[in-house]
Amino acid sequence: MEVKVGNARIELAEGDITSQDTDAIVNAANRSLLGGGGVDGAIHRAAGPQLLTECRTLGGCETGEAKLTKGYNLKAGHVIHTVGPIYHSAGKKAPELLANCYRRSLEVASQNKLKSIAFPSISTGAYGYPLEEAAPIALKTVMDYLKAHPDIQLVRFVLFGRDAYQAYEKALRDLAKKI
Ligand code: AR6
Repeated sequence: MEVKVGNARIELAEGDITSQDTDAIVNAANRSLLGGGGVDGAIHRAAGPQLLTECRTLGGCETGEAKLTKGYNLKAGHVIHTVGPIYHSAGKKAPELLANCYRRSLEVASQNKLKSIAFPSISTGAYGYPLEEAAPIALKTVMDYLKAHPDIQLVRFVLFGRDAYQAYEKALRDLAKKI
């Protein structure tokens, strides 16, 4: 599924984020930025050990913040590492922290003249954020950013599995009606 927002596009795809050829892919990391399981593990495996070497120089990352590295062996030239909220620990702050991840990642992309970005579904794996709650927050935050920042041309959500794809598809249909 695809939706136009001004001159930009939001695309939904089912698949593996490590094979994307966008200018940057976003990593759902933890605050250490030293690797982990899920999408983080997959990105480090595909990028190669130099990614961890660069991550060690970054001094970690706060929840809702984002930091840039190179992509090394990935097709994407860069990785934007962000740290989503842990759903059950974040409590009432969870939606705002999740929105911050998407907005800060896009700001980092803009600052570095990156025009196409692929996101995974941040926090909806090990961090336990329900897909149905996370999807509208992710999409609305990206849509609002694209309306205000025409420098970004493409945001692709790369969803792992049918359930994730369908949750995002439903949320995007609901939002697109309101454009
Ligand atoms: N491509 C796209 N999406 C993926 C991939 C992939 N290759 N692999 C998994 N997903 P998670 P979180 C989906 O757990 O919830 C790590 O250990 C997955 O199905 O990767 O933000 C970090 O180091 C789910 O929908 O990230 C942190 O400690 C989504 O990506 C912690 O997990 C996010 O799941 C972060 O937890």
